Amino acid sequence: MTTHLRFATQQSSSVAGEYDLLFWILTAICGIVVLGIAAMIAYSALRYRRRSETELPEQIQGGIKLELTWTIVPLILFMGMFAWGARLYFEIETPPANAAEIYVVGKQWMWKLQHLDGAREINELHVPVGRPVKLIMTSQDVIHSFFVPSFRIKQDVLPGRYTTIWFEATRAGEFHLFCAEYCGAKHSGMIGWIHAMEPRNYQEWVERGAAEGSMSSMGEKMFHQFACANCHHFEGPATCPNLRGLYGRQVQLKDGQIITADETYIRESILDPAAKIVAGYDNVMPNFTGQVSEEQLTQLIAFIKAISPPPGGDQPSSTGSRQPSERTNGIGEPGSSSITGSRPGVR
Ligand code: HEC
Ligand SMILES: [Cu+2]
Repeated sequence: MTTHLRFATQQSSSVAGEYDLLFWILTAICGIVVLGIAAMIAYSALRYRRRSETELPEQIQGGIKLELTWTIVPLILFMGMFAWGARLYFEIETPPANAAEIYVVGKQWMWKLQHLDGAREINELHVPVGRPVKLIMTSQDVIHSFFVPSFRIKQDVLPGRYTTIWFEATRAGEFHLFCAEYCGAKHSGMIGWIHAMEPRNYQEWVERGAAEGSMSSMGEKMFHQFACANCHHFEGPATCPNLRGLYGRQVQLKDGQIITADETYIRESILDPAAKIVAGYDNVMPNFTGQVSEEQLTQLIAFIKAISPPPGGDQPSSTGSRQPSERTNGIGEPGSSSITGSRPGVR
């Protein structure tokens, strides 16, 4: 670490530099405004103070130029700050289309992370440098918050729905992961490490793992185990919706509403099928609450996504194809690059 005084951890993600720049410019502008106002108060108190018992106060009226100046200048400044902040916010909230997906389940008091190829980790996450990673997160119990200061990302992790956040590590290293939402007695122990690795080292890390099956192949197993396949089969007309191509599609509901089939919708369709009935079908799907764990849900969702065409219908960009996590997620994929608990910290 450098010797100069640091107010924040070293910038280690693609957005960190601009994030810090905005933060310091905001702080500087607000500081200048505070000092300016304080100086004007002090000056006016001295300049316009009452000098004797009999002195009448000096009357000052009008000053349209001054008033316009102190209205328009701050307006431009603060609208500029708003526009910049909004732009950066949208950038941080919108994962690039070629991001590698990782599912995160928070619970008292640990982080469970699963790669699409099936590799599972607890309180540790290995990612390659220079590749965007999208986290799809949910909680098994209370509200948690996924916070990596070096990456300048923080996102609440909520029970009952999926939230996402993304980052791209810009240098190799170990970066602290915190839970940033008080979640009970051992909240302070809900910490971990992000291991950002050079792509070659990451590739080695991936290959060291033993096969367990990709998330989608595990989801496919669940799909048969929970007898979903009895109703949702993939050939011909059926009394149940065909789930192929469901993810990302607009779904017409019985009550006339149209919604987009995202992770949260699919999750709800499994846990509470009666909440939203697909138009043209009956409410006959059994309720799987209490039978399917959060992790099995993420696997089922990964399976349903894998049998969907990728968003936009195109293949992931070729720029990432040398990266190990740029793997196809098709059904029946051998899952040869999966990882099991043979290594410390990986389960
Ligand atoms: C008894 C037959 C049956 C079983 C078993 C069943 N479903 Fe369904 N499912 C349906 C029907 C009928 C619908 C459409 C009505 C509705 O929305 O509830 C549906 C709807 C859905 C939807 C929303 C589809 C859309 O087009 O929007 C999803 C997702 C889904 N099921 C997943 C599953 C999964 C995963 C399982 C296994 C854990 C499962 N289903 C088990 C009958 C079934
Ligand atoms: Cu927590």
